[in-house]
Amino acid sequence: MKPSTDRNETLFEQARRVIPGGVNSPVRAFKAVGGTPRFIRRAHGAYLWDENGDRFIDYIGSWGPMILGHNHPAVVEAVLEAVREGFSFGAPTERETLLAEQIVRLMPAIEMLRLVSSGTEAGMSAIRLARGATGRNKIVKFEGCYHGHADALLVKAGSGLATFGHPTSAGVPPEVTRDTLVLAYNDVAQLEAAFAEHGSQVAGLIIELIAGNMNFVRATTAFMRRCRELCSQHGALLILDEVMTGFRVALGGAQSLYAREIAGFAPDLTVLGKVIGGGMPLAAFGGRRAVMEQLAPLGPVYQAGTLSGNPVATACGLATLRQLQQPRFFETLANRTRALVDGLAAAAREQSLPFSADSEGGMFGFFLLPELPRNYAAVMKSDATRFNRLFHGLLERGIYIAPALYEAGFVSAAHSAQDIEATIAAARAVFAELRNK
Ligand code: KE4
Repeated sequence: MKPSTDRNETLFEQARRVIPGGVNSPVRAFKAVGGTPRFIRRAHGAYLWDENGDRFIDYIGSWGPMILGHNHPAVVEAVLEAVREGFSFGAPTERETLLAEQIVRLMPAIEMLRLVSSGTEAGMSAIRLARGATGRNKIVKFEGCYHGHADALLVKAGSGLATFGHPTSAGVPPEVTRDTLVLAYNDVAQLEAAFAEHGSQVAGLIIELIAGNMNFVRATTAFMRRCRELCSQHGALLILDEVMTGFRVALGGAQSLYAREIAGFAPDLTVLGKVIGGGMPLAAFGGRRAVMEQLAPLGPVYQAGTLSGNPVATACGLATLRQLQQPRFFETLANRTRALVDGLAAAAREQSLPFSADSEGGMFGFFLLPELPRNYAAVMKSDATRFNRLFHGLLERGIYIAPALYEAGFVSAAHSAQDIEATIAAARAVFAELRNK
């Protein structure tokens, strides 16, 4: 076969010989959209450059962490300074306390937290903590929400409401998922029936308030009010997975938005990741002191990690959170993101294409559907073939969106008004092509 002149193809071929699928996380392989993934050589501000030297406006932002844009000078300086003092000690550092104090101050429902290295680790640990703190085993999650790849959370809905979950992955024993109940997102009746039947055995309910793993689906206020009420009524812990929304949709996370609508709304535990590490491996879980103090070395729930609270990662996270607290940071970011989705919707309307979009802070989603979907079944009515053509049409024009229709998009503080305009212009051209095919 003729050797490819495309560095991405050559590198993908080379990678697939030694890394399963050529990637270290499945979504990067472009399997859903087809084609060759772009191997990124460098990034700066709102842009990525691949190994061919092609530039892209980046709406993935490492799947959320890069809210400031790539290589923000203050963050680079903080990381370089930390590196010069050492990479990892396996001993406590002041910086971990400073980062924990920042998060506690910005998210008042978190009285204490534990730093870990990935959102999966944070979610897995929060589930174990909920079970240990309540002495119960059952967990409630929702179809379309993703909380990392811990065994107990790789679950699809059972055959009916009362039946518990079945594994979505090979290698997960059915015994591990039989205590996980998967319900429909935003379905109050199902939620109430499930708690009526199983409430006394539920350790925790875990949910994304804005489900970025269904692209962008908001939990209704009524639904979240009932989640909070039923957890309180039955002694279960409300666990908010804000790995994606934390410090992305608002300075206080999505929970701060719902607390404005629901009197007294607060989770018992929160899971964080992505933005708090600023692009370095760092995540966290935290919540009420009485629950968190069940963790080793104080309490009976074991949890640990060699690189937890890593000094370089915490320096990156601290420098990132410092920038987020600049005056009008989220107002400016939210306006820019809203300008993007409004522009895309207007361009789609010009071509009479079914299109709906939404955004909060620096996170957005859009659907090739006339109405915003409210749950997983509705999201899955999207036209995957048309989405794939949209994805590649934009990529060819230097616009890099998520290579999967169920993934959210992210705007950074580095995206300029010109970047947004260029993106809308590219989308207008692709929508015209879609209409004609
Ligand atoms: P990580 O283990 O990937 O750091 O975090 C898992 C996780 C937990 N909770 C939520 C709400 C998440 O969105 C994630 C990870 N998100 C995916 C994108 N949907 C990361 C991208 C990937 O898997 O490569």
